[in-house]
Amino acid sequence: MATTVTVKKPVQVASKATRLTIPDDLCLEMHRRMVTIRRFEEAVWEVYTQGLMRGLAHLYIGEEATAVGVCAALRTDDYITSTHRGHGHLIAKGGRVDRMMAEMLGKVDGYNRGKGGTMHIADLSLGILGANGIVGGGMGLATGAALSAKMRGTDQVAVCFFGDGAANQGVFLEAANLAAVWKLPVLFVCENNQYGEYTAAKHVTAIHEHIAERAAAFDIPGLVVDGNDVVAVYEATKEMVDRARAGEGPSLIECKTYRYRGHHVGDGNPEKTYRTQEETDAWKAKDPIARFQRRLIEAGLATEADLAAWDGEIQQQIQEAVEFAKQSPYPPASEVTDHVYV
Ligand SMILES: Cc1ncc(C[n+]2csc(CCOP(=O)(O)OP(=O)(O)O)c2C)c(N)n1
Ligand SMILES: [Mg+2]
Repeated sequence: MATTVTVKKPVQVASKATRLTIPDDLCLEMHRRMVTIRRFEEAVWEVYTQGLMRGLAHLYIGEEATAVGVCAALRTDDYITSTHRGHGHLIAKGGRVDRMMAEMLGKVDGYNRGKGGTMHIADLSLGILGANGIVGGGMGLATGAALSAKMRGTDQVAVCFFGDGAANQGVFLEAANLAAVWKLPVLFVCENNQYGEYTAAKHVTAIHEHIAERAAAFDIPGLVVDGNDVVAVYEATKEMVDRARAGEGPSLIECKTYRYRGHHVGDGNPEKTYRTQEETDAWKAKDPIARFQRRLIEAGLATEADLAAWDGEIQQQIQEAVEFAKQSPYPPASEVTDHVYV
């Protein structure tokens, strides 16, 4: 007679307290990084629409709390793998906005000497193993980095950022399975922004209410987090990082979030095509930056005037990054076959 298997439900995580229980300087740094991501992405839109940038860019606006909450729980020598929507991850892990912007414009001072563009930025000194144009491409890389940390006997961890769409790539099964069997220090962080390109997850994903339910198949912890609450993301990640460092193996954290802009800069008006204005407005009402700013004010860590001043400083820094990028030269034609596979 057949038996029915009971599937373990993922744990739903909320921020533990309405009071901010994490150190003040960490709160302010998380805020600074979230605002930096938003202003950087707005500047990418500007340079793109001015015709200064070739190709496309996938903007992270609306999802800032996920990258920042996760990376705030990591050390510099921990690893991350990123995605095609990677600018937020890079800034959250400490990437330099001037070199990133130069890379967007294809200039020689960019992270890849202008040859990689938006989807291939890496900085090994910060543990950033690379953005990735291949959906799901980071899963094997992060798992391999975690295996390397374990074999070298360090306590480094690796985080794999991936989307709800990437969760349906076959490599997820392979990577999560081996990570679980070998108890590797890797965190699979699913950024569930509800869409893969122009298709809602519910149309293409069998169990779509919580992708974290898949953790049960590997007997690893599965957590569902409000990805627009930077404190909740930080707390959930910290717990899973501590566990991974202690040799207890991988986990799957699903952050529920939303991208405000289209799939990429060429997808200008999603509300007229594949999603509704009501849905977008409902997510904007849960804006990760505005929410955290209210908490900073309530906690006495910032005033409205402070927030405005910090925003001005960040906008200035981003403008300087754009100027740096514009003034940087293109790589010389003589190195067209250097640093690339030919
Ligand atoms: C292997 C592979 N298949 C398809 C694509 C085309 N593609 C680029 S982004 C994307 C959607 C990814 O959705 P998701 O993983 O949810 O990430 P999001 O864009 O929502 O951040 C697709 C299908 C690709 N780049 N790589
Ligand atoms: Mg998605």
